[in-house]
Amino acid sequence: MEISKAELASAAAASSGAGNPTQELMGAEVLVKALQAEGVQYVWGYPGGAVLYIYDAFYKQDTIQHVLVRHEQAAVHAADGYARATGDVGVALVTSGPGLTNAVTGIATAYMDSIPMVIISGQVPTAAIGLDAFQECDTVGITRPIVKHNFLVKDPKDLAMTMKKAFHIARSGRPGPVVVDVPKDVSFKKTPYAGYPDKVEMRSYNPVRKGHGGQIRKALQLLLNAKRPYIYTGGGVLLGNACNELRTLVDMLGYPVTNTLMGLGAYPASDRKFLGMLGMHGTIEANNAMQNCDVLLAVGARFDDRVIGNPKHFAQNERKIIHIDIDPSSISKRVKVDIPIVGDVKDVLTELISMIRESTTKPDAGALADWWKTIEAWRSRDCLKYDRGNKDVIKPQYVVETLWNMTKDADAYITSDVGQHQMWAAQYYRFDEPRRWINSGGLGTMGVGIPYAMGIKLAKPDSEVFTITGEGSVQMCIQELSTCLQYNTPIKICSLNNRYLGMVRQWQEIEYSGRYSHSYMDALPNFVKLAEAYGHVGMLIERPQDVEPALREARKLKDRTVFMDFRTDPTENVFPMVKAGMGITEMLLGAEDL
Ligand SMILES: Cc1cc2nc3c(=O)[nH]c(=O)nc-3n(C[C@H](O)[C@H](O)[C@H](O)COP(=O)(O)OP(=O)(O)OC[C@H]3O[C@@H](n4cnc5c(N)ncnc54)[C@H](O)[C@@H]3O)c2cc1C
Ligand SMILES: Cc1ncc(C[n+]2csc(CCOP(=O)(O)OP(=O)(O)O)c2C)c(N)n1
Ligand SMILES: [Mg+2]
Repeated sequence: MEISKAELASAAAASSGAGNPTQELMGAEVLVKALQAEGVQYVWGYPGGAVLYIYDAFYKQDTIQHVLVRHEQAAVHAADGYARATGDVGVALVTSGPGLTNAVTGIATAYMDSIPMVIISGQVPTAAIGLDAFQECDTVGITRPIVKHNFLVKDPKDLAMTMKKAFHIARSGRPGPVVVDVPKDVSFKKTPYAGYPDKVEMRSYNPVRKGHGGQIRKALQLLLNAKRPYIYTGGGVLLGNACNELRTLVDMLGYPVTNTLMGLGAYPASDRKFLGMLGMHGTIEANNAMQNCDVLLAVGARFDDRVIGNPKHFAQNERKIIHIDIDPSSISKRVKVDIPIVGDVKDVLTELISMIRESTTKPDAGALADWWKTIEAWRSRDCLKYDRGNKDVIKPQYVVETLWNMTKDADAYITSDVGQHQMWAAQYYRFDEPRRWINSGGLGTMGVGIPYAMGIKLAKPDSEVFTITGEGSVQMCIQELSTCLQYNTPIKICSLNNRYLGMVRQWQEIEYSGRYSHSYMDALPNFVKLAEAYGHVGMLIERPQDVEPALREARKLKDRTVFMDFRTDPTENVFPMVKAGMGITEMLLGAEDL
């Protein structure tokens, strides 16, 4: 269903109650009006008894498209993928009890990566709460540790303001998922409705946007006097839409820059100043620069354990750390910082840039040239080299690299699942633009790949959307192939099928002396036939020379979902790798280091 801008504007005006005297509406109708007023275009969901009034209200409107998924986990992932690609709040709707418990993994996934979402859940009628009613669960209790906030709405008159607050909380400050739990009687009862609130005020919630001027000035002095500066950026730059500011800053200073897994695309990967991803599977140059810099500017990144490795090893080298983050609780959580700047990355970088412009101090060109020389020596070790020319077996890196070569100038989005394939996607697909790389970093949730892709494809029908997955992960939400057909969201699935839970096998090989306990994927389905059974195209690719033609053919099938089953080298491991408990510069670079 195409929704025109005019229709949306008129729906928003009608929902805001402009020119409308107070009317009596059912709670479910207020809820739908709230979504319309928030400009929501898509809701992913699955019905059940507790939400039937809400589904009835959806039936009576035509500006919001509801997408019926096949499992509630996928509803949340699809809305989450949509939010990651567009920057808008993603919305999912689930019923009480098992609907909500199925959604929990999706909610936790969004929470760990700070994704703005509103999840509406049905609840048993208020009078039945606490009585072990049919399909009752304590939604507020279950979701409390995995949401930015949650609400149980007890009276329909509170619905409009609760929705306003939910959207505000989800998208402001450090974004995150908000659950609104709506008992069945609240969606059924009528309430006076005078329009959707224009403003929201919460005494206890006022996220800071502007950074402290004095702190930014101190940061400026440190940065301009640095001998070995380094800029470490993360998902916060994407969430705060500050990629242009980051580019300006790096261009002005000429300093080396790295991204976390969640920050890829925040700075163009093809620029020489980019050292690649850092961390457990980061490049030598990115990790060595992190360890050896004298001034570190951390921007919207949270010093994850996969990034700093063993904290004792990280602390061995002295460096001054400046940390820009909107969430004060992120600061000095894992690593003590010298200059904290609490604020929105866009505001803070804008101020920092204007201070640099006005400053008479300039970066120390001589020291910087020496630092770049050291970095280039690290880079020359070419730690991402692999057996490119192998004619016998498909190297997984080759599939990703070929896809990147073919689509680097196209309007393409890449989602991934979790495992070795995810790391190869991060290492070998060079993201130059923000919000093109969509994956689960914090929770590391297998199964996100297909739902993420279908959420994005709905919002971006003219873009190409690829999922890089593994034969293990893809089976965790494979049922969504059915949703892809129903809603005509043709995606291209590149399954790097190594017949192993590869990342688990890799750890067992390296850390557990090769005792491969339950990491081999036997009795796999015939993925080609499976794709066909779902009404899609399936392809089996077994030889390296068939990789490029297969991708080319799949891309030509613009209107079809294509499942490419690439049989890849089952023994391949992800390198570089920092083993558990090691420092970030103590990397394994290949099989010879094992
Ligand atoms: C198999 C596997 C392997 C992995 N290996 C690696 C690896 O090698 N390297 C790696 O980097 N990661 C790796 N990860 C991912 C890792 O677990 C973390 O998810 C990731 O490092 C966190 O990235 P981040 O620091 O950018 O934080 P994010 O989770 O993106 O957090 C963003 C930060 O920015 C802040 N923020 C949000 N909005 C704003 C704003 N507007 N202004 C200012 N600040 C804001 C937030 O408060 C938060 O502190 C791996 C994950 C998996 C599943
Ligand atoms: C839901 C879930 N369960 C278990 C894990 C642990 N885990 C991480 S990677 C991985 C193997 C993934 O296998 P596959 O999808 O085939 O990818 P590969 O590593 O082989 O590329 C597992 C089991 C997880 N991340 N998520
Ligand atoms: Mg696998």
